[in-house]
Amino acid sequence: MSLIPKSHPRAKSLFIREKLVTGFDRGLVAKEGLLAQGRGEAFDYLLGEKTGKSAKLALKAAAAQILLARSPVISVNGNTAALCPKEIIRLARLTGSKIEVNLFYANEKRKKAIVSVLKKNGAKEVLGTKTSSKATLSGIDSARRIVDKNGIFSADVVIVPLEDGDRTMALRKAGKVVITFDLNPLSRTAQTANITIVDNVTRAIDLLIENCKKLSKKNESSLNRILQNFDNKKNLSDNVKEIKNNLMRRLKIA
Ligand code: PTJ
Repeated sequence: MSLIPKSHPRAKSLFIREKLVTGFDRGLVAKEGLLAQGRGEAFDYLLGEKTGKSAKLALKAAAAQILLARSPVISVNGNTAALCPKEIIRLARLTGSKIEVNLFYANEKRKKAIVSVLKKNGAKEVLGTKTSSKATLSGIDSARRIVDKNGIFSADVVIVPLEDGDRTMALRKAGKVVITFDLNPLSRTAQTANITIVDNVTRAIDLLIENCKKLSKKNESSLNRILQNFDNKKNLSDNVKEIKNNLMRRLKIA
């Protein structure tokens, strides 16, 4: 039973923390994943722990991009498996995306635990574990370079929530469109991705699903128009402005 009272002023944030800790105890999350959550929390606090205007724009563009994709893949790491396994599967089903486990702190036992959680939550197929279909992404030295040739390797759009920074450029160089969820608008991944959703993945993934549902009724040219009107660099700078305005409001300066 949780020790966190629902009435606690920081209950939501503490519940998310608890999910990560439970994920760690179940062998899904790397120790470093707990630290990554801490970094994310700090940025979320600065953002006001809500989905801002610029994140909403990025979510719409991301949905349009996923719906236009020929072969989209959702890359899952320990943190996302612990935070939102059901939502990953819902998003994959709705958009025909494949799911691939790809870890920075590669560990076969943890990979198996993540696959098992995803399958328990309804995933039919999870790529990233078969030696027979291994392929190597060039321009990257970490274990993330090992991907599935039928998944990330041949994808046109790759969704990489909570990325550690060394893979996005390699994916882009390989000609892929990269969508990320990252609470830090200044991170290398945030700055390098095609579409950066600066929001907590626990809030934003449901919104991405909703956007995909809504936009699935639109034709290709409307979806293309949404993408053409989206500028990731401008969106990131609007994001930083939102953080600044939030801080000024909190300090009652503005
Ligand atoms: O499971 P593995 O082995 O693949 O490892 C996963 C982690 C997350 C440990 C690894 O990729 C890593 O070290 O990531 P970083 O470099 O700490 O970067 C994670 C980014 O995600 C940071 O910019 C955080 O601000 C951001 N972040 C953390 N929690 C969230 C988040 N963004 C959105 N939602 C969150 N809940």
